[in-house]
Amino acid sequence: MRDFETILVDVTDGVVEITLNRPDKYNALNTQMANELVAVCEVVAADPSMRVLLVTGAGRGFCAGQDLAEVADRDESFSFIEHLESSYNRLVRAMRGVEKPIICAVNGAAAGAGLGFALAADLRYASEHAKFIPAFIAIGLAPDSGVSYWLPRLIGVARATEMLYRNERVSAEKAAEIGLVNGVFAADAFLDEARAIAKQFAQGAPLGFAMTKRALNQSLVNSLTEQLDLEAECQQIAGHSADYKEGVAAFYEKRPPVFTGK
Ligand code: T3D
Repeated sequence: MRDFETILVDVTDGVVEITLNRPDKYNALNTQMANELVAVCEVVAADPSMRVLLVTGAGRGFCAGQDLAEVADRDESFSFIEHLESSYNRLVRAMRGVEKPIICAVNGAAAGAGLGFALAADLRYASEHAKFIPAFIAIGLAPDSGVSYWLPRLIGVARATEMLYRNERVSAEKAAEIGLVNGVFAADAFLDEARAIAKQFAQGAPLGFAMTKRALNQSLVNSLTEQLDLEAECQQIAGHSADYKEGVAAFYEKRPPVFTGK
């Protein structure tokens, strides 16, 4: 993987670990960081040896959303539609298009588009110091980067509306209680916990994960009939894999399976 300027990347045993690395800016997203994150997603999607993407933040924060320093350079002709399309929307689509598990290990505040970024991951594990802040309404904006898509689906319409209207700062503990994150760990242990989960997934069956994500991507918008059809298509692919044969053989031989992604 090539070097990047706004993020650190480490690849070990099939786990691609990204660290958002603008700690003095609370890892706020500038154009370059959005482009670099999309580039990583494209590499991970295309490389069969890369099985899981794990994302965390350097320093105190996870990601403070749009880098507000970039806002000063804009004039009346600035198109928010083009900006969102070329940055956050592209990033969210890229993340959902990576048919591999994406885990966010949320170390600190996730605000605005940083919240959207975390919500676009498949799973979120939080440090006890993490907090989840919409931030948009506080500066006169509406939600973007998929926040208004994921929040009602994860925590329900009423709670999502209140969180957005009141710019509620949701603690890690509360986030776990309402389903915004999958687990909370002590600050000194949480990254190792997330890494252990990522490592476990990296040893899993890649096609099984890919087809699971493909099915889940559509389940929120499909009818039952459409979803049953999609599940059958996904199973047609996973069921013809060598990994399925290996999984069944390992079951009968009472040993752990060794999945190859074939
Ligand atoms: O315009 C568009 O492009 C539309 C798209 C919008 C998408 C969005 O993401 S809108 C939302 C943008 N984000 C925010 O409004 C969040 C702003 N930040 C905060 O509310 C707070 O900083 C936090 C709640 C995230 C953390 O608070 P706290 O008290 O722990 O830290 P702090 O002191 O406020 O911030 C630490 C440093 O990070 C500070 O720099 P300094 O003073 O030490 O030099 C602060 O300015 C910087 N920082 C924090 N957020 C941003 C940022 N710098 C640039 N952009 C930021 N978003």
